[in-house]
Amino acid sequence: MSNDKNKQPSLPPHHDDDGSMIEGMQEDVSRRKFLGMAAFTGLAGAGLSVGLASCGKAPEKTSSGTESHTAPAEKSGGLSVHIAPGQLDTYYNMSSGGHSGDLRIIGEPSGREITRIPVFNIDCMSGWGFTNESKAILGTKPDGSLKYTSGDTHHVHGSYEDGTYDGKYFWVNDKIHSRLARIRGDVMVCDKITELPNVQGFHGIFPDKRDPADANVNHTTRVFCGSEFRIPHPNDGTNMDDTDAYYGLFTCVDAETMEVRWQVKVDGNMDLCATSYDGKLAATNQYNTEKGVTFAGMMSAERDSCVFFNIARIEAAIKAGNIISSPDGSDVPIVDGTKAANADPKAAVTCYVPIPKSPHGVNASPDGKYFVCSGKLSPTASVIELSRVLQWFDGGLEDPREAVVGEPEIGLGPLHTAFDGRGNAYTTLFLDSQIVKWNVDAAIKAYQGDKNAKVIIDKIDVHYQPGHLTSSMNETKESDGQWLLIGNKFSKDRYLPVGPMHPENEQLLDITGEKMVLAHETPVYPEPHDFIIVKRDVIKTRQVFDMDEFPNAIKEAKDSRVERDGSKVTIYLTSMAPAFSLTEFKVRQGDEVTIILTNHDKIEDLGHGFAIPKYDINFVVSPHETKSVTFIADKPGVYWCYCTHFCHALHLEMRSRLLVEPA
Ligand code: CUK
Ligand code: CUA
Repeated sequence: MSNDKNKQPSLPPHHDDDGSMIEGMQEDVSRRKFLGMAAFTGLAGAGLSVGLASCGKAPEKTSSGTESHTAPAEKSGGLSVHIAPGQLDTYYNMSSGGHSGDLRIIGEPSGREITRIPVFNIDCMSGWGFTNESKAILGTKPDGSLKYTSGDTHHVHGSYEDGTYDGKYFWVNDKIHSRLARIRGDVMVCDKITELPNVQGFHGIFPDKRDPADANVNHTTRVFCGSEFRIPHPNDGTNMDDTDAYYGLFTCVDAETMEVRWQVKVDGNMDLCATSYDGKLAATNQYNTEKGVTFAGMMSAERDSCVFFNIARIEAAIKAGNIISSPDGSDVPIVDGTKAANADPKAAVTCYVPIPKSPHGVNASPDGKYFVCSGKLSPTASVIELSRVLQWFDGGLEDPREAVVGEPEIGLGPLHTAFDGRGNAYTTLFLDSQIVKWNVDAAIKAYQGDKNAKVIIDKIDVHYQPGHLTSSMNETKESDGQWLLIGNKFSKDRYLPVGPMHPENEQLLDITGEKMVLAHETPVYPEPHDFIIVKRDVIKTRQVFDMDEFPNAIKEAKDSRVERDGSKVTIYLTSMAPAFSLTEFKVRQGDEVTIILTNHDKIEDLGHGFAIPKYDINFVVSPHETKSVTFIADKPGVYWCYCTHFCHALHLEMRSRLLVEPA
C-alpha cells in the first residue's frame, strides 16, 4: 500500500565512547559476595551435592582463576549507547515478557521500550482479550469467556530465510498452558495461538532454518517445541502414581498453518531448543533423565543429555506409519524417540548425547558447526560437533558422547550461550554473576590436551544472577559481534527502591573489543527471559492496516447502522477524528449487542479508543483497523461510549450514546 512508509534513515553514527555513561557503576564488592553466597546457600540448603568444589570462593576470583573486571576500568569497545532525541535505534530487541504473558519490543542500544504486544495476557489498552477477534485467537469456553487469562512467555524466535532472520514472523511460547503464539512481523500483532496436545510445561522453542530434504525450501517451515514436565498419559487421574510411565513429547508445529504436525516421545525434561543450519537436526537439552518426580530425585544423575532429533527420519517414520498410538486421544502422529527404542543408530530418530549434570540451554554457533550446551550444576559448557552427531546416525561413532569435542570449565552456574561471529562464545554464569567470554576453537584444542590453549578470554561482572543473554543477530549466520544483552534475574540495589517487588535488570555489553564493556543498563518489568536482537532493516512494518484484511470492515461511513435480528443487535460503526459515525444507538435490555468499529482515519498514528462505562468494554482501533465486541445489554440507561485514545483537539467530545431501554 501507499502507506507502507518504511522510512529507514541511515544508521545513527557510533560515537566514540567517552565513558560518561558508565560512571556510577562502581560497585560494592561485599554486596556481590553476599549475593553469590546467597545463591549458593539456596542450593546447599536443599541438601544437594552440586559438584561445585569451588563454591566457597568469592565470585571475583572465578572457578577458572581468571580475574574478572568491572566496567569503568575498560574502554576497549568504543560503541555508544547514546541515541539522541529524534534518532532511531539500530536494533529491535524482541523480548519475552515472562509471566506478564506479553512480548515487548525494545530499541537497542538505547534500551528504550517501544511497545508491548499483548499475547497470552489481557490488555485493556489495545482491547486484547476484550474484542471478538482477539478472543477467537486466544480461545474461548462454550459460554464465550476466555479459556485462559494467564500466560508465561519465555522464548522468542524469528522466522529464517537463508540462515538469517526474514522479519516475517516471531514466535513465543506460553509455559503455563503449553501454547505457541505467532506474531506477524508486518503489524506486530499476534495472529495465531496453538495449544500443544499431550504436554505440560512447554518451554523451549526454535524455528527450523531450512528443510532437510527439499533443496528449494531455504526458509522456516517448522517450529520445534520442547516440553519440560513429564506427565502420565492419559492424564486423566487413573495413573497418577505410576511415575515410571510419565513422559514428555517434543512437538513440531507447522510455521504457516500453526497446526501440530507430529510429536516425539522422549525421556527426561526438555528445556531449550536449537536447530542446525542444514535443517537436518534439532536438539533440546534435558535434565532429569533419571525421571525423578521430587527435587532431589531430579538431580541424582551425573549426566543428563542433549537430545538430537533427526528430522528427516522422524518424518519418514510417520510416512511409513511407524507411529505409536496416542494414549491421550489426540490424532497427532507420535514417534517413539526414547533412548531404549533408539539403540540402533542407523534406524534411530533420536541421539542422546551425554552432558554433565542437569544441562541448561543449547545454542547453535553461527558457523553452523556446533551446539553449546551448559552444565548448570557443572561448571562446564559442552561443545557438540554436529557432523559427529550425523556420523553417529550413520553408524560411524561408537558412543554419542564422542560428539562432544570440547568441555571447558568456564565458571559457576553456566546457563545460556551467545556468539560473536568471530569464534567466541559468551555464557551467563548465574552463580558467579558474570559473563564469561571463551574461544570455541581453543576449547576444542584444550579438550584434545593442548595445555597452552587460551580458552577463557575475559570475564565481566553483571548485576546480578544472569539468565539469558543474546548478541546482536545471534544464532544467525549474520551474527555481527556488536552488542551482548544480559537478562539479570535480580536488580537489588541498582535502581530507586520501589518496594519489595523489584524490576529485572537488563545490561548491554559492547563486545567489539577483546574485553567486554558494560555500556548500559535498564530496569524491565518482570520478567523477560529471552530475547533476540534483530538489525532494524530486517523488520518492515506497516503504519496503516489494510482494510480488506478484516472481513467485517465497514468500508463506507454511510453504511453505519443498527441491525436487529430477534434479540441480536449489530451496530455498524466507523470512526474519523473527532467523531463516531453514529451519535447514538438504541437497544433493549437483554439484547445481545455486537459493535463493529472500523477506523476510517488513514493517517499514521491516528488511532481511536472505544470504551463503554459499566459494560467493561475497552479497545482501540488503529488506522484502517476493524474490531468488534459482543455483550449482553443487561443494564438499562444511558451509557456514554467514548474515545479513550487522545486523537484530536476535540477528543473529549468524541462520544456516542448507548441507550438501553428497560425490558
Ligand atoms: S529458561 Cu529462563 S533463564 Cu525459560 Cu530460557 Cu534459562
Ligand atoms: Cu478519537 Cu480520541
